[in-house]
Amino acid sequence: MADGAENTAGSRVVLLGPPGAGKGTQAQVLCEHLGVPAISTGDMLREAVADGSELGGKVQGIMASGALVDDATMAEVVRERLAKPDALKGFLLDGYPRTLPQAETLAGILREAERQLDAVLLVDVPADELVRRTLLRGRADDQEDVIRERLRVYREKTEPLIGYYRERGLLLEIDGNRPVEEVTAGMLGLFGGA
Ligand code: B4P
Repeated sequence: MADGAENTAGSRVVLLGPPGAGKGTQAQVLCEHLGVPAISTGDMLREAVADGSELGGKVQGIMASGALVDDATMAEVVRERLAKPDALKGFLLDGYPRTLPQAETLAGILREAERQLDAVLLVDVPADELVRRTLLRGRADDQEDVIRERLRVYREKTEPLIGYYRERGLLLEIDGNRPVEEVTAGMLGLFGGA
């Protein structure tokens, strides 16, 4: 893993995987291990909806339907967040990028800052288990038809990122179809902290 001298290895990491794979669950532990903030675009958008901000008003219906918020809006959200002081030393991105244009946007933001990604962790889980977990979670967008739509969108728009990051030598794969602690241990092992 290559990076600037003042940064620890693995400090700019993306969590990739289908909805309900457990990205958010794992991010909470992994960010402490890496000493960087966990940045969840899903959480940021849900906060915007809860606050009744202009952004929240724009994205509420989109999220409820299982569709993706447009790339230009997400670029603004992420650019602003990554410019905050706590993200300068690194970050764990959970839920961004989700499309090839978003991956290019992230690469551009990092290039401007003379930084680069260290790793992309793919958390993989079979579709039936994803539906089971998300129904149990019971968030506003966790009805079965919406979950199926989010999975369809994932396959169409997000799965191409697997090849994109594999070609760039950044992809690390984790079997997410195991108890939470085992998935965590597998991830920490990749970063030398199991
Ligand atoms: P997100 O908030 O990113 O939601 P997610 O992918 O469904 O969840 P995650 O994989 O983090 O699963 P979790 O840990 O909660 O996105 C929501 C919406 O926001 C999107 O649909 C989209 O509209 C919008 N959005 C966000 N980012 C965007 C972007 N970049 N571009 C455009 N739109 C964007 O785990 C799920 C459940 O499983 C939990 O209940 C958990 O307890 C359980 N679980 C976790 N690990 C488990 C394990 N190992 N075993 C059993 N259960 C487990």
